[in-house]
Amino acid sequence: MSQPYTITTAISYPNGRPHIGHAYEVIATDAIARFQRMMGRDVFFQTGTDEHGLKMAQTARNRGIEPRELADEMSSYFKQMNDSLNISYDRFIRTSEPDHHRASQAIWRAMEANGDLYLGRYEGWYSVRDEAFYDEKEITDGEGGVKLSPQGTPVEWTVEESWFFRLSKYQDKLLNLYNSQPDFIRPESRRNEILRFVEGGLSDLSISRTSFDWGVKVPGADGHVMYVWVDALTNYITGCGYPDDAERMARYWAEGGDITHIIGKDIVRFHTVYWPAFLMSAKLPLPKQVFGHGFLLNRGEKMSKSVGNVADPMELAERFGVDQLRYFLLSEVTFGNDGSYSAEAIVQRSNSDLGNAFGNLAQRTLSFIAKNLEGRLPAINGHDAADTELFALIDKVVRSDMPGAMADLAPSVAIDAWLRAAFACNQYIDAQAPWSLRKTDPQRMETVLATLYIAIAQLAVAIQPVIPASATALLDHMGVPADKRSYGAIGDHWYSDLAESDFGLAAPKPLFPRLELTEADA
Ligand code: ME8
Repeated sequence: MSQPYTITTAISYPNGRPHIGHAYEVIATDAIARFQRMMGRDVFFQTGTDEHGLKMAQTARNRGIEPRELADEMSSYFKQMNDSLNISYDRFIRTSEPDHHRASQAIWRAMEANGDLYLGRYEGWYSVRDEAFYDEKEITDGEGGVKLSPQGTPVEWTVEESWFFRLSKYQDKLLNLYNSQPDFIRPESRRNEILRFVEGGLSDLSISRTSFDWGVKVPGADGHVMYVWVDALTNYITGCGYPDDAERMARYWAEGGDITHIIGKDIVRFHTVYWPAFLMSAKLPLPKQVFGHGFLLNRGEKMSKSVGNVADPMELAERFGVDQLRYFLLSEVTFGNDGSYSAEAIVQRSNSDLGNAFGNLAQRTLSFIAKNLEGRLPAINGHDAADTELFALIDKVVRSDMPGAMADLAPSVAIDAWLRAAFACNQYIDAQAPWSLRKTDPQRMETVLATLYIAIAQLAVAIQPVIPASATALLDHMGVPADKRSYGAIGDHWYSDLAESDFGLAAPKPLFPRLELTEADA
């Protein structure tokens, strides 16, 4: 059995409804999780909501409700979004769940047992929006005397009795980690940022609060709740069975385990400085990789509630289609860079790539088979050079380029390769012109159709992680059995085995109906 694979998204603050940035993160992570499952890996994929902290408490107070009510309401929208976007999570975790409180208290005790916690008094800058403490040297002056964090969010001076974590003790250990595991932080630009930050020296971290009580209780310290990031980061191991389920931990959170966190670029510091330090202190295994993806911008501009340009992913999915949205986000944005979305860009990409390049190809080929061969699979009557060339390309794309790119967390590179192969199929069909062969050389016509059938089905197999519902519908329609739908299954005999089963291939319904813009999109 191959090594298990653990992958997580960040857990979102349910202080409002999900936006397109949240959708982007789960879609990308879902594609990678689906890819790893297709490679035969035992995958654990977790996502969820981060429900404690001051931001949640304040939002609830402003609405005149309890934080728990706010969390229940908003968390359900996140879960719904995941379900409608076809996200194949294994667990949707809510940090208000009892097993998560147990895990957070257990990691706290383990850090305490290691001598890394002490009681003190915090005086410094805090940003509620980021739920983050900042050093004096990081603060700048904003308009009207407001002090700002490096993220541009307002900070307030906070004075409180607090537990501290000896983060300063971990500076060298963290630098060793980054040096010995250069891929621990990706992409490179984020790694450099963090290296500079840690090399600049680390202050101890305030990790409990006394001014409110919406959080995980600090064991043995009445009146203290944990700083929200301590419990938030712990969500990853709660889902892996910490602290009680040793067997599950050995499977999904083991020393040297294949564990990846997918998060946005704004929270890389928490995941690559605080989190590994907490884990080292608690003597727990570290993740293998933290990938900080870029931000999605609305037509190149930052989304903000006040500007009113925050896109609702559910509306986009309803209007353009779930797979169309998934395909757009994964193909348009190079993973790690920022990217822009707009209705025009979604429509354009969906129509050109999914509709014209791939959908029409499948439609033309399968309708032709249905009509001229009474739905039976075409026979192969010896290949010529054009067939062999197309097979070689499909084989390389499907068995090497795409899996290589997906394993490297580069979905847009995988999609580029896929699209190139679809273009090659279109050139092949035009050059071979099976419609002219019908009268002149029906045997050759069958070979051409068989070649196309194989190419299309294998491209559908390979694109499943990106557009699961459409790829599945096409494979169902083409009669490809479940055990032939993985990268590993593709190879010799793939078609000859298939051709032995009964077929009743009918003309398919269009997979990707043409999308239109409306005046409101201009
Ligand atoms: O940060 N484009 O929650 P969150 C792309 N609870 N990604 C974006 C984005 C955008 N415009 N805006 C936000 C939190 N994100 C914490 C995480 S993890 C232990 C705790 C990403 O709801 C963001 O970078 O503010 C993060 O990875 C995720 O959405 C949730 O953000």
